[in-house]
Amino acid sequence: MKIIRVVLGALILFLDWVFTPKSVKRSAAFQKQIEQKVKGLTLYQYKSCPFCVKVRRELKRQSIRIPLKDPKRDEVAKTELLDGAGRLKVPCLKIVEGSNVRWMFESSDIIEYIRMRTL
Ligand SMILES: N[C@@H](CCC(=O)N[C@@H](CS)C(=O)NCC(=O)O)C(=O)O
Repeated sequence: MKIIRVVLGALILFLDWVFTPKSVKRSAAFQKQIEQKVKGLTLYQYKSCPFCVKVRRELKRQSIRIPLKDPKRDEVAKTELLDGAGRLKVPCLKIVEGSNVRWMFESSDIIEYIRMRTL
């Protein structure tokens, strides 16, 4: 079972690498604005989880760099996710807006949110 997971994970990463999406090109000023808008976002994700790959591809498409944390490899990230979001499920987007913190699950919802944030 583990071997199947490892092979599938490697295949997902390989296909993601072969079909890497193109990043949108923006003017320097607009890119700076977008970077400001996505400050406060952190993505909790696993390297070869297909739903996480889907979200990372959208980040690539939108030319967005946000911190990525892997709760499988990072105990601190695991505790943050469990304590903050209440469950160990990825992808999960942590959204910090001032003193307000939200945790968003579901890859499709996260992608939709990222698209809205980068308009
Ligand atoms: N429908 C979810 C599926 C996410 C999902 O199944 N993630 C797996 C890792 S690939 C997970 O964290 N499972 C643990 C759980 O569901 O508690 C999405 O699109 O984000």
